[in-house]
Amino acid sequence: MVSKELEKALIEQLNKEYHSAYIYLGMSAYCSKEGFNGSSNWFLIQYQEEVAHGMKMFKYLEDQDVDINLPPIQGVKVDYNSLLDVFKKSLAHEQKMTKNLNILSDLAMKDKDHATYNLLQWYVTEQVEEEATVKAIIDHIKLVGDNGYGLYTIDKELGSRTFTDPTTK
Ligand code: OFO
Repeated sequence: MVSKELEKALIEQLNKEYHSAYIYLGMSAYCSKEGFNGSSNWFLIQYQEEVAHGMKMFKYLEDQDVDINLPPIQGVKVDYNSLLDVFKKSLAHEQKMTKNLNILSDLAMKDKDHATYNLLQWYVTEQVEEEATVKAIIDHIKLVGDNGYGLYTIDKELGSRTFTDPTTK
């Protein structure tokens, strides 16, 4: 059984997953507007991944018989300065999510709630992969600087990303 304190924190996390999805939808819109169609695709896949993360949490809360309430999802500003800026903001967001998940893991550990702790470790591991992927993209963008052909090549590569449900691995 999940403690009331942890229940509340998990519902907040569920909300944050959908908020993340919303952030990535906005990033996709920004990239599309700027003509970075490959990056727009990349962020759309990221959006889908966040929805899958939310669904995994939702299913867990249902399995644990938690009374689920769904607070509103905070709006997002679609306001970025460049391709580098949008990926840097994505990384900063993921780092914030990792912090949240670590706090949640501490809470589950304090409660000796092994099932929830296990679930959260899946998210923590997922964060490592997400941060590393975005860091690599940032490095590539920095490498080419303002070189149009370089940016075009990176964008093209990002366009090849396809969706695989992360919760099935
Ligand atoms: Fe849900 O992992 Fe990113 O935010």
